[in-house]
Amino acid sequence: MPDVSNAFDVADVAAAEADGRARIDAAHSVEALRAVETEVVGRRSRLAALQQRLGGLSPEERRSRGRELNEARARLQAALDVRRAELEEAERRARLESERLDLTEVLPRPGPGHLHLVTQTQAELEDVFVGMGYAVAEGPEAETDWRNFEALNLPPGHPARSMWDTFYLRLEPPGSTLLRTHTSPVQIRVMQAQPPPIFIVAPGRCYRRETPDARHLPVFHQIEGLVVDRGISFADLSGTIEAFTTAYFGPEIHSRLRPSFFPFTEPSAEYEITCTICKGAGCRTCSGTGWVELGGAGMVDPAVFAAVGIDDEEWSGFAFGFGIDRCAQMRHGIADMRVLLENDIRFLSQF
Ligand code: FA5
Repeated sequence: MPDVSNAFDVADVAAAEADGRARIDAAHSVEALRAVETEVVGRRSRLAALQQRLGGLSPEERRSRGRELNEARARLQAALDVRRAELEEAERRARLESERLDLTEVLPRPGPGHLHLVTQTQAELEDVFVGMGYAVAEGPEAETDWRNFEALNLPPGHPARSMWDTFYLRLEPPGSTLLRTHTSPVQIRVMQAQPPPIFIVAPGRCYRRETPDARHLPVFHQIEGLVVDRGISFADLSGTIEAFTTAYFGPEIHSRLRPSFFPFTEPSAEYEITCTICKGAGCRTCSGTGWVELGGAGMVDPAVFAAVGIDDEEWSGFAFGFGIDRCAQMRHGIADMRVLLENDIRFLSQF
């Protein structure tokens, strides 16, 4: 006997379907729709409850109600799929909108950069010497021990090597390749590559195991000068340095050559100018002396000519090596050289 209390008709199916549609339409996110799906077509849905009551119907009614339930479930499932697609699209659009870059927004541009003070100084020094008839030569920063020391009359174990202690590269044989301590090895390269007469300057970076202080950096720059010709004398060296000082620092800056020693020049001199920070009175920058050493110079030692096969009976020459950072420091009154490496825009933008 069919259970009459459990009977239901097509209106009940339609009401369950209408309720499901209302819930689907009310869902406003993919997340909410997921919950609605369980309520509308899941095991605890109104359709599922009606399904369970099919057993109480007559076989004829069971067939038609069963078909109506299946059709209602299929329509609700289709409605869920359509709604999910709509909501996913809306959420994707909202996400894109929130992540969109406004390419029309006007932001302040970073100011145009300029060359670092040391690079500017190098170019100015080159210009001074090119104006005096010199050519510009170059050499590598990783140099052989032979060119950095030996060919410059500094054989292994020479005590002056310790002044120029540097960083060695792990290349065979050990100790054969180093970061050059001065630009003087470019003298050797040039003399190996061309016969005299030679008039060159060679600017570049140098390295030393040095603790940074007001006048020293472990990485700094030098400009080397080399002249080899017939009849070159110390007077030519002295006159060249004088002409350079006036051209670069102006006539009010005084310079002096002090006797010194370099294994690759004989005689040798140290080139100093009045300290521009204290105007000669003595300060921390010049260690209280009133003078700042800009470089070394001297007449090319016959041992150097011998190393590169130049006949010192026929040719003579002079060489010098100035610190570019030191020149910039003195020209612009920079009390402590370390600011050149700190990259503080407030300092750099002044030049
Ligand atoms: C030399 O390097 C010699 N090669 C110079 C030379 C060349 C002499 C040719 C004779 C003939 P010295 O170590 O004194 O010499 O260095 C020369 C200049 O380089 C110094 O006067 C200074 O201006 C600069 N300099 C040297 N070491 C440093 C450093 N650690 N930081 C900044 N500048 C330096």
